[in-house]
This record gives sequence, C-alpha cells and structure tokens, in this order.
Amino acid sequence: MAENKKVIMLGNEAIARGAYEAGVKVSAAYPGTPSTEISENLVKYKDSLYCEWSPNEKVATEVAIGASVAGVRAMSCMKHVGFNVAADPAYTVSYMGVNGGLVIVVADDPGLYSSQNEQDTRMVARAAQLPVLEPSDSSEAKEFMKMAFDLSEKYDRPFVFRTTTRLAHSQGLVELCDPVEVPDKPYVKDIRKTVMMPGNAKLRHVEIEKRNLELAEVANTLPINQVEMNDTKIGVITSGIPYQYVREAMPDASVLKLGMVNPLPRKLIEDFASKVEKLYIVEELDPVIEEQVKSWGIKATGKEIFTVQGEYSANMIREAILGEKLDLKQPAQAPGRPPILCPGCPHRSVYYVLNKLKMHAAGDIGCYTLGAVAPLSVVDTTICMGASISSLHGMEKAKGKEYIKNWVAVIGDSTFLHTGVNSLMNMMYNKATGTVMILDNSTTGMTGHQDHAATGKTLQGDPTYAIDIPALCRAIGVKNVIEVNAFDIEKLEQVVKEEVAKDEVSVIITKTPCVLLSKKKKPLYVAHADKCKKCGMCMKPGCPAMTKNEDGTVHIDDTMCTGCGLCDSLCKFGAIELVKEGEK
Ligand SMILES: Cc1ncc(C[n+]2csc(CCOP(=O)(O)OP(=O)(O)O)c2C)c(N)n1
Repeated sequence: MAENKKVIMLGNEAIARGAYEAGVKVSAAYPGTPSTEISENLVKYKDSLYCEWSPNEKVATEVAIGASVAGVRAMSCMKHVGFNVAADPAYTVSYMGVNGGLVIVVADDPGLYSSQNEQDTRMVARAAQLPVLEPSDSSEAKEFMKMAFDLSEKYDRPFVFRTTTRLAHSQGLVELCDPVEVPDKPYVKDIRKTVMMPGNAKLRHVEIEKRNLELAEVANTLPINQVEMNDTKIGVITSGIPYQYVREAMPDASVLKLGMVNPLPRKLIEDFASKVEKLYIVEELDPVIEEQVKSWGIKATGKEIFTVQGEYSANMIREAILGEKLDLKQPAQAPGRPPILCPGCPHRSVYYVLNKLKMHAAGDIGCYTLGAVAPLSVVDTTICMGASISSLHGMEKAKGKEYIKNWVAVIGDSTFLHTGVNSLMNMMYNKATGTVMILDNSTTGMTGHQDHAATGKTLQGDPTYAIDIPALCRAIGVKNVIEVNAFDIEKLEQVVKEEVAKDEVSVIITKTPCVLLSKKKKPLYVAHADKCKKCGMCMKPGCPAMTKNEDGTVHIDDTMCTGCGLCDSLCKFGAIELVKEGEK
C-alpha cells in the first residue's frame, strides 16, 4: 500500500507516477528534452504497464491511439517539436475520440534550453481542438494526469497534457496513492467513430464541436480552475509555472489559476474580471488565454508588458506590474560558455576530416549539430529532425549535382531512424546524387543515451532485434554503403573524397560508439614538450582536453582525455604518446 506516503519527485517523475496511478496500460514515446524522463520513470512500473521508445512521435501517438481503440488507458509523450511530428494523428484522433482514455503529454521549452524553436503547444492543441490540462507543480502533475484520463473517458476526448522545462525538471512533494483498477473496455466495432473517411469525419466534426462546448461549460466548475480571492485591486489570470511566480511576486493579488487551459471557462473568467479593478494575464510564450479573453470584450493587460519569449520570473512579473523588484539575493551567474562536443566524441573526428576537405554539411539535430561551431565549422543548416538528407536533395535539385560535390548531409543514427530514412527513400526515388553520412554512435546521445530501433535493447533494457542500418540503406536501393571507423581519419578522408565524386547516392556510416557509453577506464595520451614542434595540428579538432603551454607546446589534461587517439593520429613528430593508466 502506497497511501499517504509523501516523496519528493521531479515533475516528469510525477507525471509517470500519475499515469501509473491512473491505470495506464500502454505508453509510447520518442525522447526529447524536457520530456524524456517521463518514460525513463514509467518503465519502473513495467510489471503493471507496457511502455516503449518508438522511432518518432507520430508512431508513438498512433501506438497510443491503437491501445485506446482496443479499450485501455494509453498515452504518448514528446517534446513540443515532437507534437508537430505527431500532428497528423493528433488532429484526426481529435475527431475520433477515445475508447480507453488517451493523453498526449507534450513538454514545451520556453527559453530554448535544448530546442530548435520556442513554440507553444497550447496553440497547436487549440488548432487541433484538443482539450489541454496544465499543472503548476509536481503534486498537480500527478493528480492532473489522473484527472486527464477520467475526463478523456467521460467526454470522449483525447487530452493534451502540457508541461514546461521548469516543471519537468524541478522537484516537489507528491503524495503517493495506489493505482486505480481500470477494467479494460470491450472493443465494439463502430466505423463511424474509427474510420475517418469524409462522410464519417463530417459527422464526427459536428460531434466534437458539441463536446468542446460541453467541456467549456464544465470548465467553469472544474475544481482545477481555482479562484484565490484576495485584494481586488489587482487580479491575475495565469496557469502552470507562471502561477508560482505570480504568487511569489504579488502575494496579496487575487488570482484565477487555470488548470484547464483549453477550452477556457468563460463564465468563471468574466466573473473574476468583474470583481477586480485591474486584470492581468500572465502566461509564458504565446497570448493564448489573453487573445480569447480580450475577444470576449474583457479589458486586460498581457503581452503589452510581458514578453512572448523565454521564461518568466517572480521579479520580472513584479517589475512589470508594480514597477518594483523583490528583494531577492541574485544567484551567481556562471560565465557563458559555448557548447562543445565531449572529449573523445567520434563526431569530432568526422568533422575534422570534413573541415580539412573544406566540405559543407546539411546538418540535422543531435550532438553532431555542434559541428556548426568553431573550430570545426562544418555544419551549415539545422532545421528539424530528418531535414539534413532532404535539404541536401533540395540543393541538388536547385543547382545540380556539381554544386553539391563539396556538400554532404550529416545525420545521427536515432535521427536517421526517426525521419531521415524517408528522406533517403526520396533521394533514391527521385534520381538524386549526393553523400549522406550517418554518424552512428549506437545511441540517442543528445537526449541522454536512450535506446532506439538499431541498438538491440528495449526501453525495459531487454535484448531485441536491432535494425541493420547498412542493410536498410541497401534495401532502399543505395549501392554505395560504406562503413568506416570515425577515428580512422585517413580512411575516412579517402572514402569521403571518393563518394562525393560519384554521380550517385552514397551513404557513409561512421559506426563508433558514443564515448560516454563505455564505462571502461581508457588508456591516456601524454604530450612530450621536447618533441612538440608547436605546429598546432593536434589542436585543430578543438578537443577540450588539449591546451597550449605558455611556450606554445601542447598539454593534455588527463582528467579529460578519453584515449580516443585523434591527436596522436594528427601529430607527425611523435610528440603524443599513448601511456597506460597510472604510468604517468
Ligand atoms: C521532433 C523532435 N523530436 C525529438 C527531439 C529531441 N532530440 C534532439 S536530437 C535527438 C536525437 C539525437 O540522437 P542521434 O541522432 O542519434 O544523434 P546523437 O545526439 O547521438 O549524436 C533528439 C531525440 C527533437 N529535437 N525534435
């Protein structure tokens, strides 16, 4: 019995706990900061539920929809940009409704801590006519998850559960409960609800408009939409994490805290607005609540004084509304540092070669995006997952095959399986030429080492079939599939030169595991000042373990060296030597 036990939990841990307590039976996800730890925590309950890493968010959401149709509670999890990938099934399951409760958990990233844009999931969910719950701390994260499943089944609507980085990655007190027993619902064939061809979808559209009006009415009395009446001079409508900032910034203000942010409780808002002298709307990112409230003729102040960019803070809110700051001790600011590849990262070696050959790269999203910055400076574009291969294809179609002879596409293994494989099919189908480099480090590195369809391990850690990436490329029709060790720079240079010269599609796979995957102590390298000619060759790849001594000779920091040997292979004077651990 878990009852009454209180524990500190990360927001993401609490979401997983909420799903478990709600009786979820199937969860599918693709990693993406700040949502990844939901699945990593959910797998702790693997005796009670099934969860998986899917190759992308569209697949994950379709897996969850299938489970819901079959009659169990199901969910998919992703970051905000993943919701774009899942948009196709999400827009249509909105028409279908649910059998078992269905929740799509989406984590936004105001402030772009680890994302390529700052989009607001509430906008996407509104466009797809999906109801949205938004918690403001770990405890609510758990409770709102349970409520999302109950509401989903009661109103026959899939729900979106929106969080942000600050909630996902901060901790709070959570009271544990036992999971509810949710009996599996029977599947009753009803193609009017599950086959979304035009005639059926038209009728479902009428139905969901009705359901949404009904939910908007229910929202007026939903306990998670709470009025906290205090001094009536200032009233604030807010939700999620900004609620915490508002409370800290202005403890005396009256607050309407919304737990359901779509649809909005119009009567409750009108009533609250009529009771306060001045109304503010405080929401991170887009003016989603504000625009609706203003469209009802209610006077309010929002983005006139608040930004649509980045995270808010208590101080910022107090200054914007009251013109004064809180008396808070400012935390020490760490000096700004550019992001860099880890010492020993195989991507560095690949980029060293591409830089040497003066190549451009149509890039993708992963650790290897860092090949854009000096001193490697190879990557020219980063758009969204899978876009490297298709944008290289676009360049070739725009300017011809000679134009891309000094270009390659670079993509990671996880990203290749996410959406890159479709782009490679397109190259083959549409008679393209061009060289694709799959930087296969045997993991989803950027998001913290999650397994994927080619690693041979499931989310549960069990061994499974591993997709053979070279065989997959050949099956698509690529004749030139070459595997090279990323640290064999001579071979790599030769292979790149040969493949870009061809008027065909080539795939070069640099299969070398992420340096952080190995727990083994590695041999270390040492630089001998007496042999060093200060030529700077070993410094070219920008390894953070290497610095210059005052006299211009090179020093290798043995706390950082991982023994990859890239510097050794670049030194022509034998100044860098392999030494065994402890021999220095
Ligand atoms: C649509 C979408 N989903 C998820 C993410 C989060 N994300 C960024 S890079 C990445 C994958 C990185 O793995 P891989 O391609 O193997 O490259 P590595 O980081 O290991 O070099 C993920 C999942 C994202 N940016 N966009």
